[in-house]
Amino acid sequence: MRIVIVSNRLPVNIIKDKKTNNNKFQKSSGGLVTSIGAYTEKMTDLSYAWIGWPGVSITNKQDKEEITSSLKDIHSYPVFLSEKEMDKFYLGFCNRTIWPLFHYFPTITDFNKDQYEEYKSVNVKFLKTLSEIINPQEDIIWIHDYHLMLLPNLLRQEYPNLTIGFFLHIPFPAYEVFQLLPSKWRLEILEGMLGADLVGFHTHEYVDNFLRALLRFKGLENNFGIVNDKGRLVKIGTHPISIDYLKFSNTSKTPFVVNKVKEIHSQFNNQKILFSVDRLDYTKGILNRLLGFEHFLEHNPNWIQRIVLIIIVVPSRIGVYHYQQMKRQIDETIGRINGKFSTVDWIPIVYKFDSLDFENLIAFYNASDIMLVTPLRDGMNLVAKEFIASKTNKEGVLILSEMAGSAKELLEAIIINPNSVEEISDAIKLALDIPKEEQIQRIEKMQNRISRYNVFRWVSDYLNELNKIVLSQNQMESQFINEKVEEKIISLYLKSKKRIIILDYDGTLVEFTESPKSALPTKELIHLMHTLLQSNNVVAIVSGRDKETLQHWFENLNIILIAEHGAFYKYPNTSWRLYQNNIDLNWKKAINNILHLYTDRLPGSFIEEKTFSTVFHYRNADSETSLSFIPELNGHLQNFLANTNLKVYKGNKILEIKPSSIGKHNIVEILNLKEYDFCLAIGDDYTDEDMFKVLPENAITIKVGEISTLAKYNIKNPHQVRKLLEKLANAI
Ligand code: GDG
Repeated sequence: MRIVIVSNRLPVNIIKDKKTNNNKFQKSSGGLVTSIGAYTEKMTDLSYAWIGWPGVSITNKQDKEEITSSLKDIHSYPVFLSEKEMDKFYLGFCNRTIWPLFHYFPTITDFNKDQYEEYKSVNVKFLKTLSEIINPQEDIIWIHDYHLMLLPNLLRQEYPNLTIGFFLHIPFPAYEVFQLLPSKWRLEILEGMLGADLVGFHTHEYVDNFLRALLRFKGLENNFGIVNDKGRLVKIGTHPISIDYLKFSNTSKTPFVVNKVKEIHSQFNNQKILFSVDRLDYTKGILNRLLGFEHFLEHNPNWIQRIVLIIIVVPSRIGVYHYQQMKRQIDETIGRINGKFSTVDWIPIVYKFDSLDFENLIAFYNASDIMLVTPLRDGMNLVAKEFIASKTNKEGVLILSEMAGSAKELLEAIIINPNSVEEISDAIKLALDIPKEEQIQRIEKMQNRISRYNVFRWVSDYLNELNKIVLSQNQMESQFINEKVEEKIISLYLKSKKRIIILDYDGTLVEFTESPKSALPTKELIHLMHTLLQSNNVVAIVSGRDKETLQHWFENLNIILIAEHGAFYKYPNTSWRLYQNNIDLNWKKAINNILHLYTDRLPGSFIEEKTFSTVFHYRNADSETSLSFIPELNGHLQNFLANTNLKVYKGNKILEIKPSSIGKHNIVEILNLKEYDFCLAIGDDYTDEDMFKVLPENAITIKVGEISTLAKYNIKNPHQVRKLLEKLANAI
């Protein structure tokens, strides 16, 4: 088994050595590479490949070949993107649309069609590179982050049985925010992600947001986080990313770091050290943090000259306007605060716009008394976890924004709302007052948690879950008709002398449509029925539809029609007959009164009147409202009908009320099934279970959909039903 990791960036960037003009690798930065890179580095027996952009746009063929060949040594495969592609794809759709929108900055979100089109074609480019290197039978593909949300489905179309995981490293926003994306884009994005077998997020909140988007935009309900997307199970799961705990705690104990910590302490002698480090990004709340610190100094002048804020801002996405603008604002704000409070021998803010090397970063984590992590929105935030892991003496306090995913795990931090300058300032004051013993207790608890749930657990939990969902799919798949079963059915069909084929209509022969009236049989379907009849078969259509509709649709065919789930039936060239006389219909008025109350409350729902039953349709109603509304209506009806011979049946987006004596179980008598030595019955809903129950032992019963059933087999959808029937029709 090999894991193929796919992310926008490779774990290394290619840079040209100015002296030698040779290509060099430099480790790339950011949360994704830190965490997954830790896993690939440590797992020496791991077979893996990493696919992504190599950090530079290269046009020269020879350079491309050289880079490709040297990257192979570190299991990496480049996707070369031109500057134009990077501009529209990365700086454009990724960082001007998805990044701000998913972090709840709709006012600075661009909705640019060209950029979206480029996003799509870059996802296709990743597909092409993947296709060149993967082994679909053995590889597990793990796609990462918001740059590649369309890729899982693109891959799925090419490789239906490939194991694909997708993980989103940023928040998945609330429905109302996601809705801001144009309808076509948001649908393609949801479908793109659903191409995976497991879609992972950092927190339950993001999972809920995603599930809600699936329900509202695709009408997909979930069962304990599993959705059924056209017969394929997809798990939506919470997998909070973590860090290589030991790497941080061990590095903290190295002589270099220990000395560096001493140096920092002596440099900032007698001052409490506040520390923060993030990529330059408006989501990280750097400005709010500065204003919070300013507020603190203003209201706690006794701390002047006794406290310092060391703030590291790592350059990032320099090409995007909002980043340049924010950089200017940060510079100005720091200048202003330093100007306001500095004394001859003290400045309150020490600012570095550059990255630190790893050991220095750990030294600063260790040397600081208070770590300030104040994002306005952050998928997880690894810096918070790294600070905790690095604290060898366990002294220190973490101030953490409630908008970071990590706030769900690091409960012993001082949790603040980053939009409030006062809360940040108060938190600094509180942190300074926390006694040492309490600091130790708090950090110890968080360390215990992160050391257990480290990045290795994160990867193995994710891969286990991926494996589990693939197993469930295979289990489900084994119920489905495959080629072997098809051959068996055809052979029984050919051997038999007298054959009957019993078919439900909606959801079996034709797909569901928005309105029941529009689910007309196509010319092809009528032709198929003709062919089946010509091959000397008896064909019966057993439907919940009324008799007029069935007769109108199939009147020129020598077919047996059974309407209203077995209440009426009609043999070719005869008139309709009633299965059972004297059925009491007095209940209808009272039921209709109840149903009318509910149609008023659920826009899009409507009532269908049949002779013996009444149907409440809600396919076109708001899917989320229906989710709570239908159980209420169902409960109301069940109570009302207790101790009567009426029953409420829950079908595909309908509730049907009918006497329990009427049902598809009546077909045994209507069709005189004993006459036949081949009986094939196909149906898709609860009423068809009544039919499967009573058919002879040797009947071949098939349920459309993945639902567990009394039928012997399952088949995916009406399209496949029609294909199976065509095969039978052409077998003779
Ligand atoms: C995304 C999501 C999610 C930073 N400065 C330096 C440096 N770093 C390292 C940190 C940390 C990483 O970069 C930053 O990770 P974060 O999680 O804080 O943030 P993003 O880069 O925005 O990551 C985020 C993450 O993906 C993982 O899923 O947590 O929410 O936005 O590891 O240490 N490392 C060094 N010098 C620096 O100056 N050596």
